Amino acid sequence: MKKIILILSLFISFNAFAAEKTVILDVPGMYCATCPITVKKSLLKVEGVQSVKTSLKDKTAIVTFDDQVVEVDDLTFATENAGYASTLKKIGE
Ligand SMILES: [Cu+2]
Repeated sequence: MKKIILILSLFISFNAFAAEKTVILDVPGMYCATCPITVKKSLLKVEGVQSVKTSLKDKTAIVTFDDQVVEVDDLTFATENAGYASTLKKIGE
């Protein structure tokens, strides 16, 4: 029983410190109003992604995610799969 409580408390504290990270992706292939929607949808499908803000004007996607679960490579892979190649532009905090 003690062991279970210990594991449980470890798990809870691990979650509390799960790192949230924000990156800006360059998505140069977006050209019309529906492109950012497609890109956003593809990113939101990735497990660990918390929020996505796309901009057609800037041709960027600002993605907030849990970096314990997902990596930047997974994000660029997701947009590429949707037909939009992307590259890492900037790492936020
Ligand atoms: Cu489009």
